[in-house]
Amino acid sequence: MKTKAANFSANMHDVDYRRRYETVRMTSRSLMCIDGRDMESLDGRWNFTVDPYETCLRSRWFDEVYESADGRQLPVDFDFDRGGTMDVPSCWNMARPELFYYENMGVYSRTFRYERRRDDERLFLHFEGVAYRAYVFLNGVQVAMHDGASTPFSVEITDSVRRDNRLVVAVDASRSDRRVPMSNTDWFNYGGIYRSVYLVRTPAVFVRDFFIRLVPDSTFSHVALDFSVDGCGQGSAHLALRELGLEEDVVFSDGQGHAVFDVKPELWSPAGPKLYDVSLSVGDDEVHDRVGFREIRVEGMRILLNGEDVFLKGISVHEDDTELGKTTTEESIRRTIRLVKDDLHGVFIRLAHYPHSRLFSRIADEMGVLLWEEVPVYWAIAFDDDDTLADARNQLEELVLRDRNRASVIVWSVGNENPDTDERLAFMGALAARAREMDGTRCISAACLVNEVELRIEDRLSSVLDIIGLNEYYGWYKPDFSELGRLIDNSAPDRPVVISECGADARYGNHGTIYMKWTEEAQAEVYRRQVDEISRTDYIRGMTPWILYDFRAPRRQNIWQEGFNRKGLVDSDRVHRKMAFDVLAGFYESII
Ligand code: GCB
Repeated sequence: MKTKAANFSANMHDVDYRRRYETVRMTSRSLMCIDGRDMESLDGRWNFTVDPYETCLRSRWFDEVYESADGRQLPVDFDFDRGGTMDVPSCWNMARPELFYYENMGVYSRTFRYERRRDDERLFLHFEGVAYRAYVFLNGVQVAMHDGASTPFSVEITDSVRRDNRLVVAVDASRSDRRVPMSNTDWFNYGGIYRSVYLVRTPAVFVRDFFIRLVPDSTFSHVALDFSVDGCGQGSAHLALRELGLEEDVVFSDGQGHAVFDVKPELWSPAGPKLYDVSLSVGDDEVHDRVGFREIRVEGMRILLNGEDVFLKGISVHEDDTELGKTTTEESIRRTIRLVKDDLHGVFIRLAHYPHSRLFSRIADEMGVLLWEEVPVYWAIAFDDDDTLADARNQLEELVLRDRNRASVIVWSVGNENPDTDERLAFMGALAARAREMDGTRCISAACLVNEVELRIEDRLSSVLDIIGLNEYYGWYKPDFSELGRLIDNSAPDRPVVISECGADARYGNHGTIYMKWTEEAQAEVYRRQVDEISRTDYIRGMTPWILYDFRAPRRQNIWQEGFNRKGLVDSDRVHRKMAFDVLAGFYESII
């Protein structure tokens, strides 16, 4: 047995220090549904310090011990009330030039005052997005840890909150091969508390979660409700959907309730994004939402929206802004949706490659655009690692619970461009099954690769998907464009295909011939040829070319790229359109 040296100091010699902080892991079982709740924002200016050696964890900064037992001042290495600050939400990379490539730990702190409003009040801290790992401490006690940069988590702090509180959040943005995504991606690894933080108040008994949707039986006349109640096993909840004349009590037991109602809502669609006010109450708690009802399903080789054949005229989008990074605003989401609907004549957006802001799907519901949402199971994840699978599954669950009342979301994508190995099939097959189990009202997809040897659409994962997403770069990575025609003719998929990516790079303002890579002309030519091939192929039922805006990608460093992927139809300034924009817009306008 090993003995510790007499001069052992955990702070300096404990290589296993992280493990102690991994036991309070928050998962999809924490409070995901915050729409229509009583909330206060904790956004604003927080105290911030870089902590590349993770001294906050090793030396327990959060204990805030400033004096020895006999009252003498101790030297401490942190300063929670003075020093640097950082906006929450924001990506620290955007705040100061020296933080641009910073990918380690950053320690945030702030104080807040809490006044209880009712005796039985419960209080939760809710984070909408912290990249990538968050360790949360309240008044010196660790209350949470969470993995996953793009999904929310909550932690109940009813028992640890005081009137005056100190909140410390240590954020680890490092990349690793066991994470989701892993260390190699074609986008920028922004770090920090980059989405909003809230305090959420509930009574002792509250609606933890509810899922309301049209039953996909093609009669458009049944609405199903599932909900769970926290704090009470048996009782009844009250559903109000007044515009449809629905006011019903629904019993629940073991905290779970389910009911189906005969009602015929006006259907939600991009052309008519009708939303209804829905509220569900139990005891003193009431949650509200604005919900659309629509049906999406696959029949044979067709994708049917409300029973009608639809070609998914789409475009892919990253959550990347030259000034804000991954932090986004309502205004910018609205501008993107307007650009897609009004100018590109599209109806569909692929939110690649990770869950985008919660606001996106809420605004999409209201403005009327269809969405593909995805988890960052990107390229070569550690498919043989159980912890990686648990992380990916949890991110998927958090996304589904956050967004399953959103009519705009029609596809859950379980990943992008992964090698067709046995381990990947088991890993992503499990994710597809989980998505289907949680939500049988949407299509499951993934962006797959082609069999390049046989030049055929072939991926073993297809058997568990409703729609085969296909990434192909004929005219760019594959310079022989004629291969696309052969690939299409060689393939006989048994379900609809959506071209989830195609495209080419061009630097805005760089002109030349169609044979000169990086020019707008060459990019436009790739779009012309893609559109010709795709439009002659019956089994291709939509496309989301890569991509609407140029975006940051550190692996792209030639003189045209300068740290950006330039496959955008629009420059990274989100203003200047390249020639290919009009090619795609013309194609979409020609399709009814
Ligand atoms: C892909 C990836 C996407 C890349 C894109 C590219 O296939 O899915 O993340 O950014 O290609 O530009 O190479």
